[in-house]
Amino acid sequence: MEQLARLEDLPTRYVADLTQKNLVPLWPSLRNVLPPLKPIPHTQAISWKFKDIKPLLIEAGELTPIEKAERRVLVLANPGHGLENMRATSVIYLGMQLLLPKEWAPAHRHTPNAVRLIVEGEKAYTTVEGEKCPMSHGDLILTPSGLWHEHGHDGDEPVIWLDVLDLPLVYYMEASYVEGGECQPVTNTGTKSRYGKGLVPTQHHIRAKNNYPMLRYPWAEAKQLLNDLAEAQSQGPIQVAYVNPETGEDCQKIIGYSAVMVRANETIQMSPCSAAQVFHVIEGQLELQIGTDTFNLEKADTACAPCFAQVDLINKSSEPCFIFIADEAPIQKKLDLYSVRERN
Ligand code: GTQ
Repeated sequence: MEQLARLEDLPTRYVADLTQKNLVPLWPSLRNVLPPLKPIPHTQAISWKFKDIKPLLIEAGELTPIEKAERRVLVLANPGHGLENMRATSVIYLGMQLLLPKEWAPAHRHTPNAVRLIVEGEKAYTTVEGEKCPMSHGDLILTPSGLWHEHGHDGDEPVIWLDVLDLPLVYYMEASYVEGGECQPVTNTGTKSRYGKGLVPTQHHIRAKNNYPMLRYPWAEAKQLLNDLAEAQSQGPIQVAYVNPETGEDCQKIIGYSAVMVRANETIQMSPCSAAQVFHVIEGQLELQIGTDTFNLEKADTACAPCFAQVDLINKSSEPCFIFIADEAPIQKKLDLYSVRERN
């Protein structure tokens, strides 16, 4: 593609006149906003080690009481987007949240969608629209747009979880805001796995307000399914998507969630795709190759890959590795922006 004229090729007086009238010439920026063949991502391939995050998060627990933080979170920020913008990718926000025993993060609801993937600790819970969802390692809990949620902790060790939100996109759209509230009444407990057995309490069958029939996806069930699939199929990638059990669609509208099993001594070569991705190790050890970068990840470590990256998931250990993936595919598919390419 031909090189186009630069801003410096124009007379300074002319550029000043344009600026004064709030006008901008397109051609010096045309190749940046419409680069040939693939986007130029700000998202860098990077990783965050849990062993680096945890001591700083525990220290935050000493430095800032929960009442002064509301949500005690260290944000996993991608330097490619500028740390202050708090983005892992252009769509995905990641944070590690700490709740100490007896602490309580008050109810609120906001326009961005969130999920929690529990990293460490027992006996915390998130109450979503009156449904008390226990938090155990590897569980996925949805707090979709507009649903009230609060976090509490009945245990005696710190609990840490990974927050994934579509905040960067919703904020960019100038659609991000929160409503604060008080304690919500718990109306619905013991709903563990309402759909797992194909039976639902009738009072939940027709929901006037939301189409989020399942708010908690226990890790024990996801892991069991991955193991069952691996037993039935000795080769090829083993991946399960977190879906709305009533519609079979992605469980949230903007970000997609899935879990992958990488068998002992297996390499999974992923096809480059237009959606950026986040990887978080639930169990095991993973060598993650993103283009020419290699990241050695252990349990609770997190990484992200930009669009169209060539990604390899390599398990060199003798134990299976289980990974949680968040990606931008649902929103890109809705906007007809999603594509997958052959590997080089
Ligand atoms: O727990 O509700 O990481 O509102 C960022 C914003 C967590 C939460 C975050 C939030 C929350």
